[in-house]
Amino acid sequence: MATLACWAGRSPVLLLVALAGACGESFTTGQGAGGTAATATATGAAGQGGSPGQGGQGDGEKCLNGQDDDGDSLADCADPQCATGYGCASAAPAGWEGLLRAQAVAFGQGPPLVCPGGAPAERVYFGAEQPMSCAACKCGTLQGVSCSPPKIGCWKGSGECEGAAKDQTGSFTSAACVGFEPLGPVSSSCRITEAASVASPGSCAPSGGEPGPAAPFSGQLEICWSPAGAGCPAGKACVAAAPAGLDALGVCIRREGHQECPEGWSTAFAGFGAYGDNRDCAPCGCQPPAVACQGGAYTIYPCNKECQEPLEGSCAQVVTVSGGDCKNTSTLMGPVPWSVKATGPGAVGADQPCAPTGGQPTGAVTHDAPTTICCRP
Ligand SMILES: [Ca+2]
Ligand SMILES: [Ca+2]
Repeated sequence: MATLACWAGRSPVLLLVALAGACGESFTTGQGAGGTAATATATGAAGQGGSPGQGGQGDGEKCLNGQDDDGDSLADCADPQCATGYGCASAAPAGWEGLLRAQAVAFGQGPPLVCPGGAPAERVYFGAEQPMSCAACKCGTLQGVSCSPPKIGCWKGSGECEGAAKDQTGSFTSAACVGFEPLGPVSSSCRITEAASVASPGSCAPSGGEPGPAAPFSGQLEICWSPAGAGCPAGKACVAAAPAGLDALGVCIRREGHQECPEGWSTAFAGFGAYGDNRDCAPCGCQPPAVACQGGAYTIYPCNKECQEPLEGSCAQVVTVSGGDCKNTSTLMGPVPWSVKATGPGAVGADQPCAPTGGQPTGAVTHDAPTTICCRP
């Protein structure tokens, strides 16, 4: 029958629990006793409005209380005293709550509407969610790459790197230049025993990944209760004229769940009284590039402890130990003081960028308290 002209989107910050009984007050200015607002329920269903005993014209007929108040046998809308400001509208069909006045606005628009009588309007959310977007993840420059030096072993008693070596890596790298006393009349040799390695692959500072605006619904209804009186033809109810802002949708009815609207109630909203929205963006990260450490050497200076090129003609040549070759150091280390300077390995690939990770949309909108609102002119 009636079509669902407005259809809600799919399914946790619970933003709204319906303001039960919010609209239980009369629109009009009569002197009748106020209705009692219902208590909010856990599901957020709206409370029934107050008994429609209000509305009236001075001390005579009260126009929404369902009875003749002034003894002229004319109740509510049938009484000429109610000719202004009241009218007959389609009554709520069986099984439906009403009547209601409602205003449809874009989601998140403004504070809750205040119903006539001063209570805040109930909200029902409808329409599809806006897709979540995340700002692109970016990475800063690579920082903190470091290499461990190649390991060097030296042999005392062998000029050909035979036998058991002593690892000198720590000793030789303990300062920019390390000086030593002569070993004496003994053969010696040194060789790189293990290539340089990556001590730290470095890291890049990530940025980005901020979530963009993404409304969980396209629209929301602001709903006020409208008491219904008597004095109208069958199927009709006496209601106060719609207040400003609540007149566009005519009169409305409501039912829990998503239902087909009764015939004639052709403006349909399949909405929700409450929802949760835990959508977010996955945190950004940075995958550092593949870095390799290459090279690294130890230069041995004879005749001084200061890593100086020897001046005396009797001194041996400086020897650089790198790669895997065994270097005989007998004439450098044996007869004279000597010194060692370590040259660090180089990091290859450290000029490459980090690869950003993350930034994907996560989470979902969840929907609670499904409610159908149907309106007609
Ligand atoms: Ca009355
Ligand atoms: Ca009357």
